[in-house]
Amino acid sequence: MATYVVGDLHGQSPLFDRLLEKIRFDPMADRIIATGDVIDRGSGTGDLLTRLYEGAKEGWFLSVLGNHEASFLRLRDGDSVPFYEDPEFGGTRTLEFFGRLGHTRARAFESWLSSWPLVWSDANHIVVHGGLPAVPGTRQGDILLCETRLSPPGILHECLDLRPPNIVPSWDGRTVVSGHTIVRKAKVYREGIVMVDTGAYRTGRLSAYCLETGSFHSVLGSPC
Ligand SMILES: [Mn+2]
Repeated sequence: MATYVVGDLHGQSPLFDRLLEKIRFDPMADRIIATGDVIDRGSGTGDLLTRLYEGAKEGWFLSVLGNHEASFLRLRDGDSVPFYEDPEFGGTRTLEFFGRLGHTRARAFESWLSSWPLVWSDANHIVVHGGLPAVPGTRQGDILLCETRLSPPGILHECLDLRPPNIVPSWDGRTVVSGHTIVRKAKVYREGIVMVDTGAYRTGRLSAYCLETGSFHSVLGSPC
């Protein structure tokens, strides 16, 4: 069994296929954890969401929340999110896809997106979209304080938008694996922090990190 943390997908369905092929992904044994920002920008957003929705039901896919999903959910909740449809942000693709869905299916997809957690963790890793917030004055062992800092307030949480140099290693020695900030190559950014977002939607490079082996995998193709 292998667990691959894949960087920001942004609708790059063909590149995702290429990555699955490269790692010889077996949905019966392996799993994919996305760093969030699965939606928007790419023309494959609808196709990708549809497949990953099934993948989540089948148990081989999950994602932490990205700032793009958080913005989409706020918009659907009736908040004003004026930047969402800016070409720079790329939300039009997602709105078009939801516009084609029937009411029931659209609600099901929204409900699924809103179930994505801010962080996913196991004994040795913490996956988060942007980064873990620093907790001033925190010592190793003040786990309760740190956990409390990560819980509320949901989709406006700072961990969705943190970028280097404002990201910190975990308070308890677990490796933090994050997306959101584009790096040329997926890598250990510094001790205890792995960054996997290689900007697939504009560079054509999609990358993943295997939690069990600590190996990096990437594919290169044309972004859609
Ligand atoms: Mn992001």
